[in-house]
Amino acid sequence: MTTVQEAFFDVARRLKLTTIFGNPGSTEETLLKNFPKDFRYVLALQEAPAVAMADGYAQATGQPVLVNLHTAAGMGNALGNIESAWYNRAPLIITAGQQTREMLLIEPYLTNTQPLEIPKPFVKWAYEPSRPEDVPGALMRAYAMAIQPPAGPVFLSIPMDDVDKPCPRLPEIRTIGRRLGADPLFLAPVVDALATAKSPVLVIGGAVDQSGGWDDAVRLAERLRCKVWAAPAEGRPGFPETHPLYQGMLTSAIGPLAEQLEGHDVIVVIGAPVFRYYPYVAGNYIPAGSCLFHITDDPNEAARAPVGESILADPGRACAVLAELVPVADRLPPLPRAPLAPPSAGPVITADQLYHAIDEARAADSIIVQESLSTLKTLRKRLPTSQSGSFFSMSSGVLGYGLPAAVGVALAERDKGTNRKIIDIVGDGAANYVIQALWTAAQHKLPILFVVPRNGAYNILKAFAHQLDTPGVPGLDLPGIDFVSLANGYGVTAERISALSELQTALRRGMAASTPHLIEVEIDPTVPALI
Ligand SMILES: Cc1ncc(C[n+]2csc(CCOP(=O)(O)OP(=O)(O)O)c2C)c(N)n1
Repeated sequence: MTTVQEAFFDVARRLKLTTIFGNPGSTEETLLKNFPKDFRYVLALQEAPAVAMADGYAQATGQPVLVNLHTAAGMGNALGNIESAWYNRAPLIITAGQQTREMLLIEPYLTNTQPLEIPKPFVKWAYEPSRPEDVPGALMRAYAMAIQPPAGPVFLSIPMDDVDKPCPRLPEIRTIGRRLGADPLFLAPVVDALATAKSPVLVIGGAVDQSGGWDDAVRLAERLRCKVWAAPAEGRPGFPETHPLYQGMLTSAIGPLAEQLEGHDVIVVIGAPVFRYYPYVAGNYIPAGSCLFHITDDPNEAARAPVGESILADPGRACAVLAELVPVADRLPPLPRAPLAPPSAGPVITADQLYHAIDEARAADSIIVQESLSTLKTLRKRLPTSQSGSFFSMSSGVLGYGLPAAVGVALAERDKGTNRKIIDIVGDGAANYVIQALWTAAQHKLPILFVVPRNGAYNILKAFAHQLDTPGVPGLDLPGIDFVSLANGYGVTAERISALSELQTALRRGMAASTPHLIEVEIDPTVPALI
């Protein structure tokens, strides 16, 4: 008779879940024994990078993916990136082993005493099957939960003695819808408001791109001839940042954000929370006299918005429906933003110069994965995203995402056969949370160009200290880290650049490399303003 393990892999195979990102332990080895030849195990050297690799892979393929972690301890290591997957809406099906049922009562070594509690609140569903033979069915249910809107991580705890038990009945492999509709009836108030608005504005979030709405958002904006902003703190853009109607990324503080939207009477937010704020700066949520519509497929997001009328609908589909229904506006489109002047030269390389140089050196279809904190605003200006699915980051604020996410995105590019170049820009603070992801990049010979802007500090925290008036905070400087040696140690070629004159050649070399390469760039440590 089919065993639970055979049934597990059979279900996974039929759901096309044949890539597993993970870091195993003894409690997982029973499930992984005689690993099927048509499956691939992508080894990360710790659980946190395993999850972020899976997140990058899931986002870049648009498909759910399996993650294999080690019982309670591994789940703990992974939790930060599980939180990121939650906010990134990445459909990850995470499994971890559990001690053998025979001994669970007496709490042996490696018991996960609270398997369903540890990943909370960042999973949509956590389950340990009541019976061994329910493991394959639980995988089917986990898959269904992970992909439904809003997509996100789920967790299955699998006792290690379940796998050899007989599984008399296989679950039915079901098809589950991944999208909501966008009912014109429910969107009618938005259409009416947009049709009569004097100065409407769109605020677009990453869920628009995740739901395939990139082109429809452009169509909608062009019919409205209105300004378009990116929602604050989103992990990926939903609108081309090179489009003449695009204005930039909204700031993420209450009062200043409302000031940026001043002059607009109708604000339509699509595929983002309203809004993801930090730091706290008091003020109105939206300009006095304006009205806000919020279109989301996430009921939780709809519930927590402090203002506006929320409508549950698929963000991408809503853009398409609105673009059909709104009349072409009878007004001149706003003037496009003035082109950026080239960065000014100085004694040290600035973030502005670095990102300008990367923009000059990169291919038009390259992908940016990033975790650069204090220089993000400059990065978004100098390295605008022009195509769908070309910029990935985390919207959680949890460090430890950028390096491994690039590995997942690069694997996805290889699997899809599109093989676009990945440029991974990660701060010298952020890189240390998951530096071992470099090893996986080297093992798989992934053509990622890692760029580490080294300002020798947690500069964003210095900017926060200034903004929040908290002088004298310790632990904000990072002297003496050598990323060239670290990269070499994990099998990645690397170089250090401190002069602007060497930067362009180094970047072009890195762009052309067919294996991972890291460039540490010494940059100006001046702390920028937070807002
Ligand atoms: C897991 C985790 N630990 C700590 C923090 C707090 N934190 C936020 S930003 C930051 C510093 C980032 O420094 P770096 O990557 O060098 O970027 P910079 O601000 O210098 O541009 C830290 C430690 C966090 N966000 N996540």
